[in-house]
Amino acid sequence: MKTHIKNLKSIFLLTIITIIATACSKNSDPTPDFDETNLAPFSIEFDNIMGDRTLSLNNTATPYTNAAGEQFSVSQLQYFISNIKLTTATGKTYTVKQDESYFLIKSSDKTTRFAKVNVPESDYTKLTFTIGVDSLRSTMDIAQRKGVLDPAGGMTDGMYWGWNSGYIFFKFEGNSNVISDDVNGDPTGKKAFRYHIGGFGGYSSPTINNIKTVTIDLNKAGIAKVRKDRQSNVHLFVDVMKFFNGSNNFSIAAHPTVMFSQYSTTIAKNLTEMFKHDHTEN
Ligand SMILES: [Cu+2]
Repeated sequence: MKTHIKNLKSIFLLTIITIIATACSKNSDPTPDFDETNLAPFSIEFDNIMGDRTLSLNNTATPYTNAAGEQFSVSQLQYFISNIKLTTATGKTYTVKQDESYFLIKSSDKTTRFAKVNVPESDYTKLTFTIGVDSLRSTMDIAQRKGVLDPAGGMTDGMYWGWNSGYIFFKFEGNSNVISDDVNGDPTGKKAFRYHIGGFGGYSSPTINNIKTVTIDLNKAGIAKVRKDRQSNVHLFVDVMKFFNGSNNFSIAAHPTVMFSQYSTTIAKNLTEMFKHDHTEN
């Protein structure tokens, strides 16, 4: 009889524990902040500029001038944008489905200037994105890296170093006469600068980490009112001159080639300063 009561006791206790556990698991799975069945189009426009001028390629006749007084032209500019998030005025953040959140912006192809995603209908006051490709995706199985991330697909346009070093986040090349002849040994005789900025940190042997996150307050230049029957577009000016003239300013003559090296971390800080919100189309 005594054992029977003991059993009843333990059954009762077990029931209580189960109820508590169920309640806890319900609490850790809160009501979703957004209605994901009601997605609407949203885009970010990456409008590349160079100081107060539009960015044009191979402008050797009308070169740009940086803060160091060096004249230069641009032959190539491309960069990865990923992991887009939008936040409402009440602080609710929607993270775009990761598989649909990688974009390669190429100055040689105007159609690539839009990062087009789908997000729940709402008014958003804050935009967040990553310059480059996160470490998780960089080390994922190749089958999980499709489209612009597929190293074998020919779509990365020379933006991939190999799995140990990952993707080139920001590639910027051009020509300047301030470069001494012997630096790059360009066979065409042009004096070229080459900046290939990347580095996701790595795991087995941690390397440089140049992953940068940009957060933009949309309140000043226009919040994004995302609705199904509209195309809300956050129009950013991307001032590439900040690459040279940002808070860690440097001269082409001093650093004509920067790739996977410690100095790239100095330049990477400038990348976050390039993105300015100009206006929003709703
Ligand atoms: Cu616009």
